Amino acid sequence: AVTDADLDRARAASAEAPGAAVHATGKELIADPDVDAVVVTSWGPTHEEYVLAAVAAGKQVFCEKPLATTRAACERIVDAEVAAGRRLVSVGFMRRYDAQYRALKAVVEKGEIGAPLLMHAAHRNPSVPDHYTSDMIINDTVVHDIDVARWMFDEEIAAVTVLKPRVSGKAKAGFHDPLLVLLETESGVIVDVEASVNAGFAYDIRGEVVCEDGTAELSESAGVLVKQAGAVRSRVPSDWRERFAAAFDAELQAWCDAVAAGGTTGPSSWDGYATTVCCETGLAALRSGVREPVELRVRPDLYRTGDP
Ligand code: ISE
Repeated sequence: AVTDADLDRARAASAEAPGAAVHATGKELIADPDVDAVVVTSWGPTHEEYVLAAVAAGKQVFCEKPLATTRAACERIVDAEVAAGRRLVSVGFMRRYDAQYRALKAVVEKGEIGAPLLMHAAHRNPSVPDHYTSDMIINDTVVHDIDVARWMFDEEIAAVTVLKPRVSGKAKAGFHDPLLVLLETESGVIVDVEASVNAGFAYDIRGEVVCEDGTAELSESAGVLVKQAGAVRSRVPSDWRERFAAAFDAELQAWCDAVAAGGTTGPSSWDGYATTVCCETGLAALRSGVREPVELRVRPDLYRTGDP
């Protein structure tokens, strides 16, 4: 079954899945007894309503990031899931399913290169759509790096500082672009994220973890490296679809498999909540110019273990 704010698009999508019902609203779709589980990919401010409706109906729900756009909305989802007494919500932080990020985490976790000290990350977008606002550099772009940092080191972010380098001549009016976002984990690992959203040249995603006995980094090229006439060339992806298409597929397939088997998998409501709180803290740090502590509520027992 499918629905969309624009019903013509919903009808077009259902044509690709013959037999799929088209519903007038998300709530109607969630209530449909033929619907076993729900995927929410509407825009952020509508997520809370649909996720809460799915939880109330006792249906598994996969929600694109962010889980919800405010701390309070995420708390309402966490509370509803805790009251339901089982994990029903999975949040779409797809970088956790990217082969390169997984390989990087595996090296760090094995401890072969010692304890982690720092991570250097870059998140460079060639451009962003017209509806993209300046807060979205943190809420919509750095949000991925925040999730990666929490997942990579398996601990919460304790504080956020945002530095503002010289503004790029390519930046949209009113944007601090690029930004340098410093995340401090509870144990003191520092993650620096260079974020730019009008870099022009390509979609360039970088990550290097510095440990006591060595470093590990995402490979510069997923494709072939050509050496010719004294120079090296390879491809840099043109956008996030090219860079992460396989991760999106792997993420959704893993969720479908887990749901078909009667459970769920992937980032939880707690991950969605903690990341939204870090984004709010990041925006506060952007405005204040100083280090801002991240204040999280007590983690409910439902989220004490990792992947269910
Ligand atoms: C964008 O806003 C997204 O949500 C994409 O998932 C991400 O890859 C991109 O870099 C962000 O800016």
